[in-house]
Amino acid sequence: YHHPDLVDQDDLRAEFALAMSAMYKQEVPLYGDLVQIVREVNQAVIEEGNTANRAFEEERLDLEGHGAIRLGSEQELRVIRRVFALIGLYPVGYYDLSVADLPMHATAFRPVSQRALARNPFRVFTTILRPNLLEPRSRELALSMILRRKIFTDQLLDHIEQGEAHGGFTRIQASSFIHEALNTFRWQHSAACSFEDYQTLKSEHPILADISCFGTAHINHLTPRTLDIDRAYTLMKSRGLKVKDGIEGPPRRSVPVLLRPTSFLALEERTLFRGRGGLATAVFQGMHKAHFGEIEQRGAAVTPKGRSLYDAVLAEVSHFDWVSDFNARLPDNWNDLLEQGLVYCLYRVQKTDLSQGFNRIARAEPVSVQQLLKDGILEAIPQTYEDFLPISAAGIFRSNLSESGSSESSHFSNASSGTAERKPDMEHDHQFPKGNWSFSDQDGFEEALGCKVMDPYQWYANAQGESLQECSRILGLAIS
Ligand code: OOG
Ligand code: NI
Repeated sequence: YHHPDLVDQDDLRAEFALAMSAMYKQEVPLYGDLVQIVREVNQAVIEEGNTANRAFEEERLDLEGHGAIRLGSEQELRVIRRVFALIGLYPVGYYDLSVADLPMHATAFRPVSQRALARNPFRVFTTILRPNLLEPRSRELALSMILRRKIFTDQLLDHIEQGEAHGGFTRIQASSFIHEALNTFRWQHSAACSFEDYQTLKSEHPILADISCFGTAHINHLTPRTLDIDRAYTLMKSRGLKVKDGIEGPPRRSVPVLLRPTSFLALEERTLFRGRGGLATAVFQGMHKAHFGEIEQRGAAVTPKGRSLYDAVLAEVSHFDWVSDFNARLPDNWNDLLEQGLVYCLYRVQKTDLSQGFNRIARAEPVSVQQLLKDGILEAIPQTYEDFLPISAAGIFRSNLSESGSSESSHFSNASSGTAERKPDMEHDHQFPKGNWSFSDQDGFEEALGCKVMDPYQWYANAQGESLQECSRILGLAIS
């Protein structure tokens, strides 16, 4: 139930996502081309009826997407959490990116009810800097810039208070809220610091400069969802987009699992810098890579058992053939995946006529899920993976780095070879000069956020359990 004068939260999120997309198309015209490519591919896949390789929810496809932002401080993260809560996005999962030498950790703000996901699945991968992983010199410089900036307008802060107090927005407030919120994610063509300071931070890590040197938390990519990423990737290349080297995540399979993203590389953008000492008058023109374009293909959510198989293959990938080894360990058909408890599903009642398979007297006794599936009374539909992968995220991060573009030219001459056989690339060009550097700090992240993040496994398991309860209710049957 919501107040009749207030805009429905799912509608508000849909409106927000559309407004963000329109803004991003203006900022990055190539993103418009990307959306077009994905639309063409999806259309073709649907027309060809290639169901084996197809995602499960056709109806939400055009709305699909995620964005990503990078924040500097706890204060920023806490306000962002409140902004996102107003459009029905809540923190799910913890991602330690230090495993890939990035001084950051993250969560995904996303819808958490089946209904909300079906209405509009837009989500935002949100990273925050971990200053304690930085060199003292650049840490001080980065923090001095981050702590004095204001990425939220006063009007937005007012809207947040109002929205929280009234449990939502009226029509007029909603438009104004979205407008003000977009200012936080907008790209500003001028940096909030001198070119020297920018260079200092960039020399520790380009991502550090991207996070610290600007007055907004600019959205760095918006990602449409494709039904066939290999095809979309090939089309990106043939249309001349400078793509990243390969597709992240698991290899191509007949039944996709988890998440497979790829991207076109960040563009050099003219950026104004202040004079030495931050003087706004003395302006210097330089270049910065702020935006790139990602696409993703989503498959089924795997259980911890399925995930540990995935992680094990990732860890051993240098000794094995990526595709065949992966698909040998993680069966490439739904039945085996479901039977072996490797993916999460939702149960649906397929027919309510219980006369077949067992008789009415038996209905007093609990019936097993397996029996009901066998009798065709229930069906199990794999759950879509709604989250992210840390190693893939790290690979996507590198779309912002100039050096990651160095190998893409070979793909132009080799477009048909497919991309799935590459191993995940853990090497990159910006090593932090730390010894025992990488560690996960979920407690620290949650303290900064001001609340716990939801456990994704728990979330999928709950959804599966709830769907079974619903079936039990519809059938008037105890299910064991
Ligand atoms: C976030 C990269 C993570 C994904 O799709 O894995 C991400 C970033 O570059 O800020 O969006
Ligand atoms: Ni992304």
